[in-house]
Amino acid sequence: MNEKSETNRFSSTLRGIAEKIRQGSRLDFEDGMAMEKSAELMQIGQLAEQVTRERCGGEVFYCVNRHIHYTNICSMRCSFCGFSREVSQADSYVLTAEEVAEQAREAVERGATEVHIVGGVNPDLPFDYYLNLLGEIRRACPELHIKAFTAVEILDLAGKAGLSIKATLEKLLQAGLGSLPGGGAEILDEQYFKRNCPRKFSPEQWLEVHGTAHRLGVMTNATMLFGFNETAVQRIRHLLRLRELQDESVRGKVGRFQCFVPLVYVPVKPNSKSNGKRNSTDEQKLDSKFYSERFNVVSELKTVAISRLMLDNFEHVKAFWPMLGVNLAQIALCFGADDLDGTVQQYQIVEKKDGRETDNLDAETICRLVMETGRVAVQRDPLYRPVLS
Ligand code: V47
Ligand code: SF4
Repeated sequence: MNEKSETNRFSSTLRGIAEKIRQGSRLDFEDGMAMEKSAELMQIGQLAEQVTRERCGGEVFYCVNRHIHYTNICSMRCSFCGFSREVSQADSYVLTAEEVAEQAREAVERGATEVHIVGGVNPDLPFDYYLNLLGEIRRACPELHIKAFTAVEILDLAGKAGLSIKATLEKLLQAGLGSLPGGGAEILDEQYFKRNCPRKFSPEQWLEVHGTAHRLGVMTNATMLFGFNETAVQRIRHLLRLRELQDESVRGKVGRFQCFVPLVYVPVKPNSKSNGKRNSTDEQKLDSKFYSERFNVVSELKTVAISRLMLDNFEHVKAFWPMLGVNLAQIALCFGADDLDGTVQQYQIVEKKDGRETDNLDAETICRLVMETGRVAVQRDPLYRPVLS
């Protein structure tokens, strides 16, 4: 097919965007909004997939890992969260450093190269708990990469330790921290935070943690929680804020964002909320119902594709199957995603939606899912280097 008939497949709006991409020009806010408003799902998906093919060939990455949630006690009460509990609730818990290290050891026995450790913002846990946690894992599994603590936890720890963000990260790195996951970004918009997670630190502070980590040479990820009370404008601005920080970090030539992780909102069952004492107003409940009904397979895939196209300085886009569901994650690989996270094991942040029958995929199943899309699965280490087996 020649170049002309290629671009004729698109409407006039998308034709301009396709042309920019072909020339390697950067998409702007208007381009992002044009795609948000467009009903041309397949065409946007094709553009994203083309970009991914150029970057990664037909390779799709995964790692053998384990997610560990050391506590579900959290004082933040974000209105979209079904994971957190208050200390008085019967199912609240805190794992000891030894228990976490034991889970890490089991993961290594199954071939894991990475543990992904996050938890609630638990006011009763002192800074030493976290240092000890890292130390125990280090002792038990010296080779294991520890990706741990969202920016929200880092900010909480800086407060507890009475240290700057930089000094806090340095202490954690000394104790064994390897990289930071991308959680807690939600939608990086001040109004959004005020409405949906008012106790959380600000979007600026989230960016500051990641910028500081990058300057220290630490790799991090970035997430976007979509489908919960946000607007299309806020989603595109979120992507642009991340892109701007990534520009700076890439210029600094040490740490940077490795991967973008779009997380679709998974509705929370009313009885899984912490004592029903959340800050969600009736208005928010109505909104979340509205959005969880409106956000469907089409908008989920479109969001993955738009993210891939807007974040031209991010190397990878992750289809996180425990939240997207296995089937949709597989299709997302044809809409710009090139990473499936990993084997995961026991994911607790969200409850399983219909069809999400598992929280553990073995490497063989991941390889089959990838192969069915005509791509090649590559087992990677936490820094995206191929693991030779
Ligand atoms: O920060 C909370 C989100 C995040 C819900 O870095 C929800 O590789 C959907 O950050 N529905 C934690 N999402 C998970 C996370 C993550 C996951 C996978 C990979 C990586 C990575 C990071 O989960 C929270 C919040 O944004 N979240 N509640 C919910 N009901
Ligand atoms: Fe706490 Fe994170 Fe849940 Fe917010 S999303 S309530 S910070 S565990």
